[in-house]
Amino acid sequence: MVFFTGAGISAESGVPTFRDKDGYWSKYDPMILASVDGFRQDPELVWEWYLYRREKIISVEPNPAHFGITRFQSIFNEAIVATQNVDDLHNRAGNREVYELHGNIFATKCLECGMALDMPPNFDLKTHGIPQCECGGMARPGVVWFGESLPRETLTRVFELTRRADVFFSIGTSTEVYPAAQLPFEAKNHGAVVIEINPNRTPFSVHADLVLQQPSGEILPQLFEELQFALA
Ligand code: BJW
Ligand code: ZN
Repeated sequence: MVFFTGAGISAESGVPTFRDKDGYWSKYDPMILASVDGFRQDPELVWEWYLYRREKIISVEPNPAHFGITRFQSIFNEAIVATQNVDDLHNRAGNREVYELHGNIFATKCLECGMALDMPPNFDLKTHGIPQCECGGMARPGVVWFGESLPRETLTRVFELTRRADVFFSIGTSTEVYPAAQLPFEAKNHGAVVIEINPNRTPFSVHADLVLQQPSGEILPQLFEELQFALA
């Protein structure tokens, strides 16, 4: 079983999505805030945005959808999470085997050599400026921006597990950003039953075996209750 998730699963925790009408990309330019070129142009601005988001995320909690996955995993040993989210909420909800396709917002790495930098989640940008790696490169958030490759081993493993899945949930993602958006198609092509959970339709909806057009924080706990009832 694969739980493939996007920003929508964290919406009910109070974390904004990207492409909804009140999402980040309705106010901010992704090519500045989520690309290496944008970061090189104005690293302070980009860091400000990520520090703001870190603070926001620390102040919220995982929601019933995240906890619903924990409950599924208590019954199914081979159930993994492949998330595009960087917010760490799957881990905080106690989900096991969480593959982070787009990195983690609380990680920091060097812009030049890629080395992981051990830094507190919040630093004072105004007084200390942007921290540097020992190679002299600037520190940057440990996330995957547009035009960058996804972590290779994670991506390979997730594609492997997706091809072997019997059941694949695609939850809270607009299914627009590749290569992650390929996963539900890959699952379908390799014989999985694919269930989409999203209040809105996506380019994948027509291919799904089942589309549940409801908020994931409502539907996942409900699905689990019904499953427990069926297994009892
Ligand atoms: C609910 C809900 C509720 C609301 N319950 N649901 C042209 C064609 C094809 C590909 C490309 C192209 N040009 C460039 C590309 C490649 C590009 C890409 O795919 N672009 C497309 C946008 C066209 N991809 C990349 O660049 C990737 N790298 C790559 O491909 O490398 C090789 C390459 C390089 C150069 C050229 C070509 C190939 C890297 C992608 C990195 C994405 N990074 C971000 C930012 C991460 C850091 C950060 O957080 O700041 O990742 S962008 C942003 O989008 C973030 C997300 O993980 C990602 C996906 O978004 P997600 O999760 O789906 O969120 P939304 O907001 O889109 O959707 C939310 C959904 O939730 C909605 O559907 C709601 O309805 C739903 N929802 N409430 C359930 N309660
Ligand atoms: Zn470095």
